[in-house]
Amino acid sequence: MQAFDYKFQKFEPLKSFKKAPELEVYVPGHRTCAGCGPALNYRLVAKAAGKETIFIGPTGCMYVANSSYLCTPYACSWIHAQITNGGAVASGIEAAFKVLARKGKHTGAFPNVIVMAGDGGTVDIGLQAMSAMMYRNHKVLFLCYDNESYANTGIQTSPTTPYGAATTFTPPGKEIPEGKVLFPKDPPQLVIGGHPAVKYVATTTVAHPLDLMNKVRKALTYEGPTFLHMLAPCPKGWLFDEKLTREMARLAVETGMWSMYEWEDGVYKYTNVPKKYKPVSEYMKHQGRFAHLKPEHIAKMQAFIDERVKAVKERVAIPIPTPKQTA
Ligand SMILES: Cc1ncc(C[n+]2csc(CCOP(=O)(O)OP(=O)(O)O)c2C)c(N)n1
Ligand code: SF4
Ligand SMILES: [Mg+2]
Repeated sequence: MQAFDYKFQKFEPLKSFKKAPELEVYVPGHRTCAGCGPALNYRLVAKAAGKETIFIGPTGCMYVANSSYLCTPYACSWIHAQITNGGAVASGIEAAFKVLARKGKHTGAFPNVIVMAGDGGTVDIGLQAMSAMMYRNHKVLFLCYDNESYANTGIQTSPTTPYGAATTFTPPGKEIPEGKVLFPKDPPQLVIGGHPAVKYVATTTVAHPLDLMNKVRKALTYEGPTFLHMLAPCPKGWLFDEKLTREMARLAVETGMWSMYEWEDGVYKYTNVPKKYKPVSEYMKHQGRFAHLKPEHIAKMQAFIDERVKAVKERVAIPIPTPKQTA
């Protein structure tokens, strides 16, 4: 039987940043903080995907700070989902468009369906709906903009908050001097490890705009579920100078705090691997959330990162849980 032609959109990789589409789909008119990494992330993703896109926005900064009454920055279709159910809302939209297309009631290009979820809306409160969407093989790009906290409700710890970070729920004190004691979950590995329908997973940051846009475009060409994990520094939560947003993301890669890779049909391809990694302290020293840490805590973080870097250098899967994790 011949497969039905849903008229999925096709995307070529961009050869240079100059070749990026001029059209802005995430436009000015929002209330995010100055230097907001997730807002920059949204702008780049929307630019890469274009106007024929439906964004699903689970509750978080990118919903609340972006949408005030009668004013949003989205110049395309956008729907708010509960923080718990981005994957479910996206599944329904994708399935409905498929039915409409098969009945001849939607004859145009198939819209890109993209969930733009925070770390909480991805690997914590939103995990079950995302996982179910991926399991059922919906053609949806699920994207985690990772600002490493529940930022919108006051910078509370999330499963991707790094070890040692101070948040409103992990304040450093006499009993627990390092603040957060747990090491983070690994979102891409969670997706890769448990979802046979997923064929493409990648990581990137807002400091690598061409890489970011090309990974979005590649993910959108797949006919099933895909996942992107994007580092989006948050000056308010991480307590750094707002003009350093991209610098923070760049330093994350240069110190090994963040790894850039693609996982395509079971094969890892690492990119932007530094010839010589900088110490993690180079990254941490700019951020007030780590200001209370003592040398032994920074050494513990360095040991954690050394394990990850070893895997990157050997071009194998990043180990979870890392053997050094004791918390
Ligand atoms: C079921 C439920 N629990 C809690 C909340 C409160 N809440 C709104 S936004 C938010 C933080 C979301 O964090 P994240 O997904 O990481 O996005 P960010 O705010 O960091 O952009 C929380 C806890 C909610 N809206 N719904
Ligand atoms: S708290 Fe962080 S993520 Fe939220 S709007 Fe401000 S900078 Fe952006
Ligand atoms: Mg968050």
